[in-house]
Amino acid sequence: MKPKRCLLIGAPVDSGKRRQGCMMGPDAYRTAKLAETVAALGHEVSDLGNISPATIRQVSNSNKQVYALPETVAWAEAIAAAGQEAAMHGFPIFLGGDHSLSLGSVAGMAAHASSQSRPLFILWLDAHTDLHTPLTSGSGNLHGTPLGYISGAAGFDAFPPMPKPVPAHQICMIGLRSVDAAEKAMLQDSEMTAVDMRTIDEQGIARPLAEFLGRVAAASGLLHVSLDVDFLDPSIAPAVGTTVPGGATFREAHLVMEMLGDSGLVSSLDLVELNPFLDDRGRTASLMVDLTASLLGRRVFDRPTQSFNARITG
Ligand code: NNH
Ligand code: MN
Ligand code: MN
Ligand code: MN
Repeated sequence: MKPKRCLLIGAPVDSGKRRQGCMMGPDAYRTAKLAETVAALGHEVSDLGNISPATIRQVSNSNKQVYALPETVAWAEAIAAAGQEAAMHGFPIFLGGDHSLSLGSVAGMAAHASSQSRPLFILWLDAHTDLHTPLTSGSGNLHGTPLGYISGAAGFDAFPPMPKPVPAHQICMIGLRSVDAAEKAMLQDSEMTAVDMRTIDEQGIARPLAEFLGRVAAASGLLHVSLDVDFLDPSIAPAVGTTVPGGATFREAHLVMEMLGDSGLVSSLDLVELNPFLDDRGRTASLMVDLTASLLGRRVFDRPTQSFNARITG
């Protein structure tokens, strides 16, 4: 793998849901030696430290159920700005923080992609679709809304307008097993690719991923990967507030990251929803670090990459 310049951006945003703890995420990744692990693979790594939210302002809020809207908007602004800047210089890795982080990271990557005249593709690795808006969310938790925002849904007036909403056919979700009724309705007539765990059981995880990667490659797209800890089965990744049984196995998760690495298409990464308060001697943090290593080139044996992906798509 060609050495990258990896830029670690700590974003301890914890306002996207009521249960606290994701604020400790960036330091858990540091403790689990993320920077050292990535550097040992031959990449250049700079830890940019933790960013702070922008100034918190009063914002319009039509749904009083929504939790911590002003704080989350302030985080999104700061994360988008830091991300767009970092993308000019290297490969941003956002250390969350809960998944409301992506309201900022993806906005930043969208602005970057548009400055490069490249289409932005999104791979969402999650048990959930995160397609809500502040108007549809039943929980009021904004960590359940980033894909709504990214895809240009209405109801995000409090947030900076998405520079360019990501077209539905450029979005792929893998690992789904908890989808709310309003989200199912939104998916109904949508061109988003939504891969649930049953599809993975029946077809394997490589096939739908290779199909999506083929489309990213054909469009010369940039690819932002958003990895929610709850994509993983709770038996291997307990440190998340919203565990859902039946998630990706250890090998399914590593295979996804290995294929992503081999594809050479990934341009930015979110590591989100880690709640170190719920971890078991750091094993979830360490697994997330190892998955990042697989994405960045750690292999048992090297393979001719083209033939590997081609064999899957057949
Ligand atoms: N869909 C639910 C909600 O809006 C759960 C979202 N929780 C997540 N998403 N962890 O990844 O509250
Ligand atoms: Mn600069
Ligand atoms: Mn999520
Ligand atoms: Mn989730």
